[in-house]
Amino acid sequence: TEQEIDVYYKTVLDLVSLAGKVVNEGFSITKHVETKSGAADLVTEFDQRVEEILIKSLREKFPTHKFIGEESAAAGTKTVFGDDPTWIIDPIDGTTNFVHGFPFVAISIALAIKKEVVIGVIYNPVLDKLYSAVRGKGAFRNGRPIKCSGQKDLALSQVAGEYGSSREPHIIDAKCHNMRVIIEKVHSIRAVGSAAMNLCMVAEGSCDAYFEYGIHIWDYAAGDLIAREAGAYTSDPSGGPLNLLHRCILCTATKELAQQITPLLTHMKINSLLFV
Ligand code: LIP
Repeated sequence: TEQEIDVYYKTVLDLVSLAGKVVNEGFSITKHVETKSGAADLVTEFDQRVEEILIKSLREKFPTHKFIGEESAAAGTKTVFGDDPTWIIDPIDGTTNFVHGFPFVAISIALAIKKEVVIGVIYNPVLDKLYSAVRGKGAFRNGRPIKCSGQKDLALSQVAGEYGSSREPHIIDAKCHNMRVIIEKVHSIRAVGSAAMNLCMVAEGSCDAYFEYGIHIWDYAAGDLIAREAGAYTSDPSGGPLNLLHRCILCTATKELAQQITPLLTHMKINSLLFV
């Protein structure tokens, strides 16, 4: 019910500011860095600590809810995306930025009910920017409403895209090719290293579009809702409806922009880690 969603929303807003303090503590000190799927897929003790705090506190409050967390998945927890209320958590989106002291890091938390995201919260504690949305109620930055740019012309657009953490040559080739075909047609490309922040930038209008392949549900579940609530359009980069398990997204200020970007891209299909 709406009242329940309100309770969940208030709880997660309190919790994320607490978690932000832990991220900020770690931001400017030397961290212990380990690798996960490859040499450029990083994790620190702070990612794990923040995820533990978030899951523990939410589980205490809502014992029947389920969880999908980036670091729990990395540690081998079987992650199932089902109909039960499920919190989808990336404790630090932009871990590589976190390791290097580059300020685009964010805590990303979504709540899905019956596989539909109803709450999205993304907090960048370094820049103290809190983006949030509840389904049907608009998107906000630090409590004030935000709107996407409404841009329809690719030639006038600033586009965000990422190279990601895969170092497989054929993946790198496809991603560089995509950057090559887009740059020719736009004002600029930006790659700040966080899917969650990229989606918030389309939501607030500082970028007109964002696309990426290879990300996971925890990178884009919250940002997808925030962007759509700010008036943006999200889809599969190949043109179909967005799927949170397909590991890719195209988010644009308008449908017209998506229609100009989709035919330019080389589409990649990447296996899901998750069980539906
Ligand atoms: C990151 C994404 C980013 C992508 C990186 C990485 P993480 O998430 O947000 O868009 O390019 O490779 O997946 O691992 O920092 O949570």
